[in-house]
Amino acid sequence: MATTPTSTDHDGSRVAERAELRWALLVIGIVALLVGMMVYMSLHWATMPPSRVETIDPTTLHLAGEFVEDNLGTAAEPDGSVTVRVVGNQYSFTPQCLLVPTDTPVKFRGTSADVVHGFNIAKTNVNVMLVPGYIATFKTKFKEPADLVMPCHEFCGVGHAAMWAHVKVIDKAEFFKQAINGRRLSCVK
Ligand SMILES: [Cu+2]
Repeated sequence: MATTPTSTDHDGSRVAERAELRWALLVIGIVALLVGMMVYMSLHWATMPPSRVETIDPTTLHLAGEFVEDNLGTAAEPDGSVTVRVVGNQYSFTPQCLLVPTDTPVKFRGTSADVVHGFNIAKTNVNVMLVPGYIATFKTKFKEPADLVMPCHEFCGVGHAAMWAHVKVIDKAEFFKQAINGRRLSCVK
Protein backbone atom coordinates (compact mmCIF):
# COMPACT_ATOMS: atom_id res chain seq x y z
CA MET A 1 0.00 0.00 0.00
CA ALA A 2 1.47 3.33 -1.07
CA THR A 3 1.66 6.04 1.53
CA THR A 4 0.63 9.54 0.67
CA PRO A 5 1.82 12.62 2.56
CA THR A 6 -0.65 13.50 5.24
CA SER A 7 -1.46 17.01 6.36
CA THR A 8 0.52 16.36 9.60
CA ASP A 9 3.75 15.78 7.60
CA HIS A 10 3.13 19.00 5.80
CA ASP A 11 2.67 20.96 9.06
CA GLY A 12 5.86 19.41 10.41
CA SER A 13 7.98 20.67 7.53
CA ARG A 14 6.44 24.12 7.81
CA VAL A 15 7.22 24.24 11.54
CA ALA A 16 10.82 23.23 10.78
CA GLU A 17 11.09 25.88 8.09
CA ARG A 18 9.84 28.57 10.43
CA ALA A 19 12.30 27.46 13.16
CA GLU A 20 15.17 27.54 10.67
CA LEU A 21 14.17 31.01 9.56
CA ARG A 22 14.05 32.24 13.15
CA TRP A 23 17.55 30.92 13.87
CA ALA A 24 18.88 32.33 10.61
CA LEU A 25 17.49 35.74 11.50
CA LEU A 26 19.06 35.53 14.96
CA VAL A 27 22.47 34.70 13.45
CA ILE A 28 22.16 37.49 10.89
CA GLY A 29 21.22 39.86 13.72
CA ILE A 30 24.27 38.88 15.80
CA VAL A 31 26.63 39.25 12.81
CA ALA A 32 25.08 42.63 11.95
CA LEU A 33 25.49 43.78 15.58
CA LEU A 34 29.19 42.76 15.64
CA VAL A 35 29.91 44.41 12.30
CA GLY A 36 28.08 47.52 13.54
CA MET A 37 30.24 47.58 16.70
CA MET A 38 33.41 47.25 14.61
CA VAL A 39 32.39 50.08 12.29
CA TYR A 40 31.41 52.29 15.23
CA MET A 41 34.66 51.64 17.14
CA SER A 42 36.80 52.16 14.04
CA LEU A 43 35.15 55.49 13.29
CA HIS A 44 35.24 56.51 16.95
CA TRP A 45 38.96 55.75 17.26
CA ALA A 46 39.76 57.35 13.93
CA THR A 47 38.05 60.59 14.87
CA MET A 48 39.23 60.69 18.50
CA PRO A 49 42.84 59.57 18.92
CA PRO A 50 43.85 58.64 22.49
CA SER A 51 44.27 61.70 24.66
CA ARG A 52 47.62 60.66 26.13
CA VAL A 53 50.28 58.92 24.08
CA GLU A 54 53.86 58.98 25.31
CA THR A 55 56.46 58.24 22.71
CA ILE A 56 60.15 57.44 23.10
CA ASP A 57 63.01 56.60 20.75
CA PRO A 58 63.60 52.84 21.18
CA THR A 59 67.12 53.04 19.73
CA THR A 60 68.48 55.30 22.48
CA LEU A 61 66.74 53.83 25.56
CA HIS A 62 70.07 52.71 27.04
CA LEU A 63 71.83 56.03 26.42
CA ALA A 64 69.65 58.70 27.99
CA GLY A 65 66.28 59.38 29.56
CA GLU A 66 63.90 57.55 31.82
CA PHE A 67 64.80 54.01 30.77
CA VAL A 68 68.58 54.07 31.24
CA GLU A 69 69.68 50.99 33.17
CA ASP A 70 70.27 52.58 36.58
CA ASN A 71 66.79 54.15 36.54
CA LEU A 72 65.04 50.81 35.99
CA GLY A 73 63.34 48.95 38.81
CA THR A 74 61.08 50.26 41.55
CA ALA A 75 61.22 53.81 42.91
CA ALA A 76 59.28 55.29 45.83
CA GLU A 77 57.48 58.53 44.95
CA PRO A 78 57.02 61.49 47.34
CA ASP A 79 53.24 60.86 47.42
CA GLY A 80 53.72 57.36 48.87
CA SER A 81 53.09 55.49 45.64
CA VAL A 82 55.73 53.57 43.70
CA THR A 83 56.76 53.55 40.05
CA VAL A 84 58.27 50.50 38.38
CA ARG A 85 60.22 51.00 35.18
CA VAL A 86 60.88 48.01 32.97
CA VAL A 87 62.26 47.38 29.49
CA GLY A 88 61.54 44.34 27.34
CA ASN A 89 63.89 43.18 24.64
CA GLN A 90 64.53 39.94 22.80
CA TYR A 91 64.48 37.81 25.00
CA SER A 92 64.36 39.16 28.54
CA PHE A 93 62.97 41.84 30.77
CA THR A 94 65.15 44.30 32.68
CA PRO A 95 65.12 44.03 35.66
CA GLN A 96 64.61 40.27 35.75
CA CYS A 97 62.84 40.50 39.11
CA LEU A 98 60.50 43.37 40.01
CA LEU A 99 60.10 44.22 43.69
CA VAL A 100 56.80 45.82 44.73
CA PRO A 101 55.10 46.56 48.06
CA THR A 102 51.68 45.38 49.26
CA ASP A 103 48.82 47.79 49.72
CA THR A 104 50.40 50.65 47.77
CA PRO A 105 49.44 52.23 44.44
CA VAL A 106 51.94 50.85 41.90
CA LYS A 107 52.43 52.37 38.50
CA PHE A 108 54.27 50.35 35.85
CA ARG A 109 55.99 52.22 33.04
CA GLY A 110 57.41 49.99 30.36
CA THR A 111 58.67 50.05 26.84
CA SER A 112 60.42 47.84 24.34
CA ALA A 113 63.86 48.21 22.80
CA ASP A 114 63.09 46.12 19.71
CA VAL A 115 59.80 44.37 18.89
CA VAL A 116 56.37 44.13 20.54
CA HIS A 117 56.45 42.23 23.85
CA GLY A 118 53.69 41.35 26.27
CA PHE A 119 53.79 42.51 29.89
CA ASN A 120 51.62 40.25 31.98
CA ILE A 121 51.81 39.39 35.67
CA ALA A 122 50.15 36.05 36.37
CA LYS A 123 47.19 36.03 38.81
CA THR A 124 46.75 39.83 38.55
CA ASN A 125 45.02 42.21 36.18
CA VAL A 126 48.36 43.57 34.92
CA ASN A 127 48.33 42.97 31.18
CA VAL A 128 49.64 45.42 28.61
CA MET A 129 51.72 45.38 25.45
CA LEU A 130 55.19 46.89 25.28
CA VAL A 131 55.37 48.50 21.87
CA PRO A 132 58.68 49.96 20.66
CA GLY A 133 58.42 53.74 20.40
CA TYR A 134 55.69 54.01 23.06
CA ILE A 135 55.59 54.02 26.85
CA ALA A 136 52.97 51.66 28.27
CA THR A 137 51.58 52.44 31.72
CA PHE A 138 49.51 50.33 34.08
CA LYS A 139 48.29 51.15 37.61
CA THR A 140 47.46 48.49 40.15
CA LYS A 141 47.73 47.45 43.80
CA PHE A 142 48.93 44.17 45.29
CA LYS A 143 46.97 42.82 48.26
CA GLU A 144 49.39 40.37 49.81
CA PRO A 145 53.01 39.21 49.66
CA ALA A 146 53.55 36.83 46.77
CA ASP A 147 56.02 35.46 44.26
CA LEU A 148 54.53 35.89 40.82
CA VAL A 149 55.72 35.09 37.33
CA MET A 150 55.75 37.56 34.51
CA PRO A 151 55.82 35.84 31.11
CA CYS A 152 56.02 37.66 27.80
CA HIS A 153 52.72 36.90 26.12
CA GLU A 154 53.29 38.38 22.67
CA PHE A 155 55.22 36.16 20.32
CA CYS A 156 58.46 38.09 19.81
CA GLY A 157 60.78 35.64 18.05
CA VAL A 158 62.51 32.29 18.46
CA GLY A 159 63.40 32.87 22.13
CA HIS A 160 59.91 33.98 23.13
CA ALA A 161 59.10 30.91 25.22
CA ALA A 162 62.11 31.62 27.47
CA MET A 163 61.20 35.28 27.99
CA TRP A 164 59.85 35.80 31.46
CA ALA A 165 60.68 37.52 34.75
CA HIS A 166 59.61 37.40 38.41
CA VAL A 167 57.58 39.79 40.50
CA LYS A 168 58.11 39.72 44.25
CA VAL A 169 55.45 41.41 46.37
CA ILE A 170 56.75 42.18 49.87
CA ASP A 171 55.28 43.80 52.94
CA LYS A 172 54.84 47.55 52.61
CA ALA A 173 56.87 48.43 55.74
CA GLU A 174 59.78 46.25 54.66
CA PHE A 175 59.71 47.74 51.16
CA PHE A 176 59.83 51.35 52.31
CA LYS A 177 62.68 50.53 54.69
CA GLN A 178 64.71 49.54 51.62
CA ALA A 179 63.48 52.37 49.41
CA ILE A 180 65.08 55.25 51.27
CA ASN A 181 67.17 57.87 49.48
CA GLY A 182 65.48 57.37 46.11
CA ARG A 183 67.16 54.02 45.53
CA ARG A 184 65.95 51.95 42.60
CA LEU A 185 64.95 48.55 43.91
CA SER A 186 64.68 45.15 42.31
CA CYS A 187 64.94 41.58 43.56
CA VAL A 188 67.56 40.49 41.06
CA LYS A 189 70.13 38.42 42.92
CU1 LIG B 1 57.86 37.31 23.78
